Amino acid sequence: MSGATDLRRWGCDDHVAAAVEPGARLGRVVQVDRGECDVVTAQGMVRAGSDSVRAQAETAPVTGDWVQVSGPPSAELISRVLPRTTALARRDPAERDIEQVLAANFDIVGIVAGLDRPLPPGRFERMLVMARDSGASTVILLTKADRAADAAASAATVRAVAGDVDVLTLSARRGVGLDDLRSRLGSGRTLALVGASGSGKSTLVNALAGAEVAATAQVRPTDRRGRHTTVARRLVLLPGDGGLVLDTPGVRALGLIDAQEALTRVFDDIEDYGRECRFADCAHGAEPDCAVTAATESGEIDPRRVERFIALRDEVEQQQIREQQRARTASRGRR
Ligand SMILES: Nc1nc2c(ncn2[C@@H]2O[C@H](COP(=O)(O)OP(=O)(O)OP(=O)(O)O)[C@@H](O)[C@H]2O)c(=O)[nH]1
Ligand SMILES: [Mg+2]
Ligand SMILES: [Zn+2]
Repeated sequence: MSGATDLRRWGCDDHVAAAVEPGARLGRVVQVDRGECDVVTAQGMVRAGSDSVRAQAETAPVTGDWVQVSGPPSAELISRVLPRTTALARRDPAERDIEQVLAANFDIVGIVAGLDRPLPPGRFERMLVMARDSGASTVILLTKADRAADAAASAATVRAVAGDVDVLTLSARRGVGLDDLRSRLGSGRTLALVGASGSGKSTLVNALAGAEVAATAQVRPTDRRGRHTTVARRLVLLPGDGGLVLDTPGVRALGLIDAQEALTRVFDDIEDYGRECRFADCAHGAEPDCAVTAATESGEIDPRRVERFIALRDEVEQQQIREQQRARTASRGRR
C-alpha cells in the first residue's frame, strides 16, 4: 500500500464523483486477475476481492471501471461497479452471443497495427465498428514506421477505410509520432489500446511511460506474428500527469455484438448510396435498382468494401436473430 493518491490523475471527474454513494470509498480498477482486482484508491493501491453477493447480481468489474470498495484494510471487497461511460465489448469467444466487456471508461480507443505486416482493411473495419460502438473517440495507430517499406502508402490504404478517424504513423523505437499521441491525452484522459498480438501495444505503453512498465517480446521471424506476451488488461498512469494508457492482450477473435448502429456509421459511404435504392430494405444483393450495386459497377465504391460490409452486417443480424429466438424461448418457458 502507498500514500495518498490524487484520483483526478486517474481520471476521476465530477461525473464520477457524483455517482459515488455518500460515504463510500471510490477506486478505479487497474487490473483484474482471477476474481481479484488491483484497485487504486485515494489511500493508494489495494487488492480487492469481488463481493460474491454483488458479483452474482451484477456484471463483473473490468479494467478501467470505477468501483466502490468496502471492508477493512487488506480485506477490501468491491461492493459496486459505477455506471460505465464507455466500454469495449466483443462477442465472448467461449460462449457465442454473450457479451464480454474488455475495458471501460476510456476516452480514446487506439487501434494498433504494425507496419511490418500486411494491413487487411477488413480487420480495421471490424475494429472501427467495435471502437465506434464503445462510445469513445477513435484513432488508428500504425506502429513500427521504422520497419515499413512505404509508411505513407500503407497509411493511405488504411485512411481509405478510416472515414473521419485519424490515422497516425509512429515508431516507438525511434520516438516518432509520440508527441502527437501525447497531445491527445493529458491529465486524467485514458487511451485504450487494442490490436493483434505483436503489433506493438506494450512497446508503445513503455515509450509513453518512458520506462519498461510492460513486458514485450519479439515477433516470430517467419510471419511477424506476436507471441501473446501481455496476458492481462492493465491501466498505466503516465508520468507528468500525462493521462493513462490501458494495455490489452492481443486479440484473436473480435466478434461483433449489438453493433448495428456503429456498423452503419463506419460504413456511412455505403449507407449514403443505399438511401437511393428502390427498396427501403434493400440488402444490396440481387435486388433491382440497387444504388449500391450501381455505384460498385461505376467504380464509385470498392466492391470488396461492399462485400465486407455485407458480411459484417449479416454477422450482426444473425446474432440479433438468435437473441430474439432465445428471448422467445425464454418467455415461452415462463408461461
Ligand atoms: N522496429 C520496431 N519494432 C517495434 C516497434 N514497436 C514494437 N516493436 C517490436 O514489436 C514486437 C512486439 O511488440 P509488443 O509491444 O510486445 O507487442 P504487443 O502488441 O504488446 O503484443 P501482445 O502483448 O502479444 O498483444 C517487439 O519485439 C517490439 O520491440 C517499433 O516502433 N519499431
Ligand atoms: Mg503487449
Ligand atoms: Zn441496394
